[in-house]
Amino acid sequence: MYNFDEIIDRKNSNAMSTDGFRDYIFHADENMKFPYADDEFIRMWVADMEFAVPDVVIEGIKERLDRRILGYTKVFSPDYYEAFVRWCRARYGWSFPKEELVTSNGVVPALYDLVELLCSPKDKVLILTPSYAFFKHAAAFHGRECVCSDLINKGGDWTIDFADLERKASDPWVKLLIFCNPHNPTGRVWREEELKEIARIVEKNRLWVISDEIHCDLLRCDQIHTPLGKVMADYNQLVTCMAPSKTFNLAGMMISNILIRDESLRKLWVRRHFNCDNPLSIAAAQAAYEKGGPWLAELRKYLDENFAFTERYLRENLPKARFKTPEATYLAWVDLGEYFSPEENLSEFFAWNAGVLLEGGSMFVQNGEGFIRLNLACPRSILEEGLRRICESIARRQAK
Ligand code: LCS
Repeated sequence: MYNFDEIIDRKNSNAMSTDGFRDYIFHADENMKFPYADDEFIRMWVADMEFAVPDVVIEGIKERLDRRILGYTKVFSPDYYEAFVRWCRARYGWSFPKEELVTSNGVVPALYDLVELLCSPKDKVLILTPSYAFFKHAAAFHGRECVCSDLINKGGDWTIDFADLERKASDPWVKLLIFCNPHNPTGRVWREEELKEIARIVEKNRLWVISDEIHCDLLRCDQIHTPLGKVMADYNQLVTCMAPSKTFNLAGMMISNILIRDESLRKLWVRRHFNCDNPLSIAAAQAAYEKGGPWLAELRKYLDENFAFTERYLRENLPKARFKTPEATYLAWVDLGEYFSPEENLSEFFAWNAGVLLEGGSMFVQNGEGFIRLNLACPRSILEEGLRRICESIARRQAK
């Protein structure tokens, strides 16, 4: 029904994926040169997709454009809430009252603002590592110390070190847990028992918790997402972040849903966020939640097949790589510790030697050394070429 094999040209569209990698991955400017031209790279880094957004979303945007006036806009109509809460009820068996919903130009900007609102300068922020680096950046930007609890890796299965987390959570200066559910980069879908244990530790220490659930719709077909808010139904110091951006490839539309239970925090938020919403983004997000389900079902099947393909390919061509299909996300977290030493910069190695742009494990705060993260949300032909280049570059290095 949908053609996820189609290769779509992103050149000259100001895409982060094609034009932003020097800055984001290498902290360099346009003078940085590689043995590959920019359009020769296989791009498996930033977490957006090489797939067209659903037609129903494009139509939703077009219908809004046909109204021809794009003046100051904010989500006033209950239709947006209705579309999103119906999505949550159907998929996670969970809902929330309308007044808890505020919008943000992205989850990352929300994290930055919430850290500042929730933590005084001496307070600390707790995260699980490896971690999406912006969790740490959000704390560091405001001078808040970040406390890391390393996940445990047992043969490619990632679990929370609850004893360590509980010890760190009991530091009286730790005020906030930023929790990634499901987890980027390991792709873990936290089980209800694990969420209950998180809830127990958070409640015992009266922490604030931000549950970043931006990846929660991108699960393998046999997985179910449990919002932390479902497990912590009565806990007021919880903020949940969800968005259509990852799910429907709408990151550039910059609209995300922030659910704030605590009334005084919400008031502070609303006072700070006097800005408006983008009318095209509202139209896109609403159309996605109302009509995007069938597309998402197809996408998930395609992603499952990309993961199965990757598992097979690595098993056959890179036998010492340790990789298991993750439960969520379109991101493969591959352990190359048998091929590289922990201090090697893997983003650099694969950009130079394979012409593949990927994120090396050192980009994930800590506890990611020796890993690479590959974005598999691309047509299978591109995935195959990326994997071929990765495996061949390692074979060449071993032959030296
Ligand atoms: N939270 C998590 C856990 C993410 O993985 C990302 C995007 C965001 C928030 C960004 O939210 P936004 O501000 O766009 O609403 N993750 C990316 C990644 O891992 N690489 O590129 C983007």
